[in-house]
Amino acid sequence: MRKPRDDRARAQTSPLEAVVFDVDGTLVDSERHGHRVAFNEAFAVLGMPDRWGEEEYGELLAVTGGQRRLTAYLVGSGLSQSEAEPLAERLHRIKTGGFRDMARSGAVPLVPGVRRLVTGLQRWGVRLFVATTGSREWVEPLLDHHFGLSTFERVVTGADVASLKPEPDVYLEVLTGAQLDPARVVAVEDSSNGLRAAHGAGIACLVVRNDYTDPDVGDAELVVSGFGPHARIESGAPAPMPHGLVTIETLEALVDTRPGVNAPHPPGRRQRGRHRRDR
Ligand code: XBP
Ligand code: MG
Repeated sequence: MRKPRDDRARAQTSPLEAVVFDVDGTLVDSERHGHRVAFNEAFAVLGMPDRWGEEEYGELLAVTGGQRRLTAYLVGSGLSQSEAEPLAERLHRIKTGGFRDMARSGAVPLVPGVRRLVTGLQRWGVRLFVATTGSREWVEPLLDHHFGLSTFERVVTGADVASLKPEPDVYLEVLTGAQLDPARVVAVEDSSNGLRAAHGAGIACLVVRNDYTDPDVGDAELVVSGFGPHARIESGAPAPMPHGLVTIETLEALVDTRPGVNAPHPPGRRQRGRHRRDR
C-alpha cells in the first residue's frame, strides 16, 4: 500500500474530498447486542413483558429511528397511534439513557477494520463526517470514546433534520453545511435505508455488509463483506482492495461512478449512468 505523501498534496490531488460515515452497523457493531438490549431494558423498567429477540429486531430495523421503531411496534401490537406515541417517547427516553451509558463504558464495539480506514483517511487529509439516524445523546459519547470527537468535522444526527433515512436529509445537511461537491464525496453505510439516503443526496455509496444488512443494497456503487483484511467485493464496480482491505484507493475509485447528475435529486428517484465531470 502506498505510503502517505504530504497530506496537503494528496488531499489536493485526490478526487475524494470527504467521506461520510453512518454509525450503527458501520462504525460500530451496535444493534444486536447494544440498542436491542437497551430497548428490552426499557420495556423491563416500565414493567412491560415485551422483549425484542435478535431475529425480530432485524425486521424492526426497517424502521429507522428508535422512537419511530417503538411507535410502529406498539401500533403493530394493537395500540392506537395516540396511545403508542407517548409510550414510545417514554420508552425511548429510558432506552437512550441506557445506551448512552453502554456507549460511555466502551460496551459498544467498533466494526472490525473500520479504525484502520478512519485513521488512514485522516492521515491523507480526507475530510470526515458522520450522518446518523441515532440520537446525539449517545452518538457523541460513543464517537468520543472510540475516536475523539475532533476526528469528525461535523456529526449530523436524527434530531438535526426533519426526515430520517431513507430520506436524504442528514446527507444533504452534511453537504450544505460543509459546502461539499457530492461528486467528490463517498458515503459508507450498512443498510438499504442508508444507501437510499446517500443516493438521494447524489452521493456514491459503499455498503459494508453485516448480519442485519438487508438484501436490497445491490444499487450501491460497491458492496463488500467487511473493511478487511480478507474482505471480499460482493457487487458493484471493481475497485482496488489491497490485501482485502478497504482503503482510500477503494473509495477514490467510487467517486467516478456517483449516481446521476451533480445536484441532489428527490429521494427515491435516482438517475442512473455516469455523472458529468465538470471539474
Ligand atoms: C440506525 C438507527 C437508529 C438506531 C437506534 O442509525 O436507525 O435508530 O437503530 O438509535 P444509523 P436511536 O443511521 O446510524 O444506522 O434509538 O437513537 O434512534
Ligand atoms: Mg446503519
